[in-house]
Amino acid sequence: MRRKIVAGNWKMNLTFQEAKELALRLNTWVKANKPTAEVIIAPTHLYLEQLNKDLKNSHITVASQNVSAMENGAYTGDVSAEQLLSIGTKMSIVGHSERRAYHYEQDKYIGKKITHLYELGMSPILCVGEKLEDRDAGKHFDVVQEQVTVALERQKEEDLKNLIVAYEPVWAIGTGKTASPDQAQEMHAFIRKTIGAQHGISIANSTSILYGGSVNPGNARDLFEQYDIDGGLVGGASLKLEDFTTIISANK
Ligand code: G2H
Repeated sequence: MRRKIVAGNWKMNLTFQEAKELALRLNTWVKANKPTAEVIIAPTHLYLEQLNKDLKNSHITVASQNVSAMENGAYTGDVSAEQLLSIGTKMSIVGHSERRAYHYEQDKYIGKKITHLYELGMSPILCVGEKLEDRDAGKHFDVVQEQVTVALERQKEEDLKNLIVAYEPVWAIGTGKTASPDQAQEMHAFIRKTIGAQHGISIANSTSILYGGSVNPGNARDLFEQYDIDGGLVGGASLKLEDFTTIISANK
């Protein structure tokens, strides 16, 4: 079964007070409206412990935006999967294009992060997506295929049930440009096919593939109506309660 999901990636935004307030207001809305889609929020590491407590018995999952590829040790500034789990965090985004661009993260390294998460019974949201120059050169399928297969090649099949992948074309992130529903559907179907070829049809059919890149209340419904789009990974629009809840409601 493919889960319908809307995840908010808060990136490096919001003060602690603002984050707490947004999380609590979102929780009130989720309780009252019981959306079809699962709701995930990913605040900065600093706020995870408090938000895990505040949302403990809620229907909102609190995820990390990143996790170290290393186990505990001398890795200044890193946060390990074990540390995340010790404060109740069970999910992490990995391979976001901003990590790839500003911290030079590569597919094998991202795969290591996924392995550490699975070893502890946690789960990843694997982000993939091509740059504008890749698309202009007609290489977008090759680039995304490589990102998916390398990150997943060392994972055990039993761990990959209920995998979440986010397709985020880099040219659509924070730019206001969104992939058209057809462009997104085409790539989502390709990602599902790629996972099927590598890990089998049953894993491909239980993978939730989210679209990310300037999702907003105006374009969410058309995207979510596409057959292979199971939801969204939302950045800017997840910081405003009304916009985010409109997007969640659009994923039926
Ligand atoms: C893509 C997305 C969330 P935004 O990075 O991961 O951000 O919706 O602001 O483009």
